Amino acid sequence: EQSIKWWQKAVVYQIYPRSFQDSNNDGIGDLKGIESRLDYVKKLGADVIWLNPVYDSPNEDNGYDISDYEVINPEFGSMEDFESLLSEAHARGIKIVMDLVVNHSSSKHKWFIESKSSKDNPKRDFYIWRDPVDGHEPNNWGSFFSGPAWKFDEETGQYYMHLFAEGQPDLNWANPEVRQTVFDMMNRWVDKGIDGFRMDVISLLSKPDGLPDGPVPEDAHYASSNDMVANGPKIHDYLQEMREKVLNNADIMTVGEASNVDIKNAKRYAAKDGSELNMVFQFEHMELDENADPALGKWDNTPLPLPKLKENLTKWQNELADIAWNSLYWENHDQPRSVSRFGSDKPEFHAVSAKMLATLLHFMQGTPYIYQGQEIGMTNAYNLDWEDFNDIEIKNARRYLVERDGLIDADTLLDYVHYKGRDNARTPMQWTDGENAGFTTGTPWLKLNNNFNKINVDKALEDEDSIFYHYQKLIAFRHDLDIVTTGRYELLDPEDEQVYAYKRVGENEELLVINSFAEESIVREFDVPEGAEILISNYKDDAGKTLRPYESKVYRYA
Ligand code: TEU
Ligand code: CA
Repeated sequence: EQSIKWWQKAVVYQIYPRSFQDSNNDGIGDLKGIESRLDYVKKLGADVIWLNPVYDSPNEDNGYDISDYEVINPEFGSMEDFESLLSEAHARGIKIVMDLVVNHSSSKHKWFIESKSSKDNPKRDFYIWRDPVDGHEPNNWGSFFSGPAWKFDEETGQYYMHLFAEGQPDLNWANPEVRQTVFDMMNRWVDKGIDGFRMDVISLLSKPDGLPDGPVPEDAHYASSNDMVANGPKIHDYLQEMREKVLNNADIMTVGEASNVDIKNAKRYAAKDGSELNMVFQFEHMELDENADPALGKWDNTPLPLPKLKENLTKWQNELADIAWNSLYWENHDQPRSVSRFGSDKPEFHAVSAKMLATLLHFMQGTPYIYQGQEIGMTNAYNLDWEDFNDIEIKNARRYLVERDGLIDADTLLDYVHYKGRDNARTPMQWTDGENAGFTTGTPWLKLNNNFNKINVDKALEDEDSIFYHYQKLIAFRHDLDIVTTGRYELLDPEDEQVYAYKRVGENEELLVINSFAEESIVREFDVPEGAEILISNYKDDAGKTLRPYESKVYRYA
């Protein structure tokens, strides 16, 4: 008998504080707002809340540019508000996992202000400074947000590295003082009683020796810093050191956001022996609908090829089984809405396809993450236009790919943004069909999706067939049925272009999980033993071999 860890049975609910609930009507979601909605999260049944960054920040990248790791952003409230939220969550049996953003800080952090002040400042080596090479950047790496990964500082005559925005200088993890300073800060949060860390771009901490140039794709200006940096030479040493100095101090949960992680490295990051982290977010299934044109990166609207999705998720299921642990997600604050991307947001298919995606994910092996609003089927925000966007990734794409490089025109990019842009996920939570969907009575910081009169929490809670209650059931199954945690995963019919079916095989029973991605009825034959019960479905009855549009059903049998 393998022993099951609490975070293996847990379901995580991700909250993007800026967009969840505003309590003082300044248009910005806040901690008091989250506290007022804890009973909602409890009702859903989630065990853990992952909070996107709530620390002090100039918000160049919405809190992922931290100017003080131990102060709450005043827009969100105070440290007292945080402590109150934590204890109210704990009183309900809900844990709180904090975002840890330590690949970079904000350029407004006092460490960087000191570092930048002169070449011999004791904090100079906290960041990555290099001399110009032939009057240019030290190497040819590009930023994740378009443009170069280096910014020149006139006063000291050197460049600093920023893999993300200019306001997000990379910390120098090769410096042991940086590591110790970060570990001390983490320990103070652990002492406060938080329940874990979601570690931002953790796979990027260790930069390759000599920071060499990389290959530049045709038509592009820069090499992919993701390819050059991810899973660097010292990354496992750093994480093992973090394990010893911080993570072993409490029973906390850790998930590394691991951009560009491959199976080989994931097996180490998320190894069962607990030497590094509990699990990682891998990105491969988020990149299957990506452009063939590397110069455009993620910007595209190619539909998802289902057999590729199956192949990919199956690889992660099977290769990590017994060795490491998966996290399972369709959405987060960096991704568009899954019902729009992988299902259908047409009114006739909206609810069935959202439920199908939910079932498909929740019966796999791993820890599921639900992003706020996913549980009511919030969709992409087609009503946002250029003047409405806030996201630096979207704005920089226009600045560089359209305006500077002329690689595409603005209208085409807008189509891609409506399909893939991060602001699709960041529009305010839709609670009611009233003013600003019940998010605020002030002016919301980001425009609402204009479908909140149809898609909102009030409506979901009134309808016993809603997507919300479907998620509630799925979460309960994860708590009640060990086979969902421990059963062996087995893919069926890998080549089927319309159906994603798999089994979970336990010692005494099996689950057969059938999910149709077709918008019409299709016929498929499965080997369903006599006496099998239907555990959950998104239709009221069982039509046997006929699978209706986006039908999803789970059989359980001995
Ligand atoms: O995201 C890292 C990351 O890989 C993203 O930049 C991703 O490539 C992009 O969002 C896909 O559109 C993390 C955070 O989740 C993100 O919000 C931050 O902007 C980023 O790190 C920098 O901290
Ligand atoms: Ca507020």
